[in-house]
Amino acid sequence: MNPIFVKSFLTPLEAEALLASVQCLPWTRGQFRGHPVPREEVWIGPYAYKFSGRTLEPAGWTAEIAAIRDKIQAQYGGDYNSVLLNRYANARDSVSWHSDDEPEMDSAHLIASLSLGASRAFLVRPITHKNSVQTYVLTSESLLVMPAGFQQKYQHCVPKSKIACGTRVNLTFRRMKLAEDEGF
Ligand SMILES: O=C(O)CCC(=O)C(=O)O
Repeated sequence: MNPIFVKSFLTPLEAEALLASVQCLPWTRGQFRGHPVPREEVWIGPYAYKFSGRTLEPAGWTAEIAAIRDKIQAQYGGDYNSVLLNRYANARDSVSWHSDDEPEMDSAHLIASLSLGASRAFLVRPITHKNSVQTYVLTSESLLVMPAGFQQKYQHCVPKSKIACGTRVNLTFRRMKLAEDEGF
């Protein structure tokens, strides 16, 4: 079970325009256990997103982000109803090992992760073999599609970078369960 890596999902011009368009979103740097979270976030989805002991209230879809969602769906399938945006200001921003496996998340759905701006390493490891780490370098304009069920078997992280770098924005498209879904 491997993610699909698409190096040039967007053209540089498309990526530049999308990156400019997301700057006006309501970015927040949350707190976790009394410390600032090492990245800024925006949540777009059908309801508030509760994870890591905090709650992100949903912002509305923008035309630019909805167009990217539609392009991902047209090429790789899926029916995404939410996206978590992460903004890593510099090499010190990061996200630690985790799986996107909150109970509200539809585990039978793909998760598609689009990168804009600075390149960062994205590490993946099986939950049962934590020393077996695979590294993807997520360059601007790239798309990483994690298959259904992947979160139940693997963890991922974006570690702090030892090399200085500029800002990176990541958009992780997901599907959250809705009231009408079985088992919700
Ligand atoms: O920035 C990334 O590529 C990863 C983001 C992430 O781990 C997440 O949204 O769950």
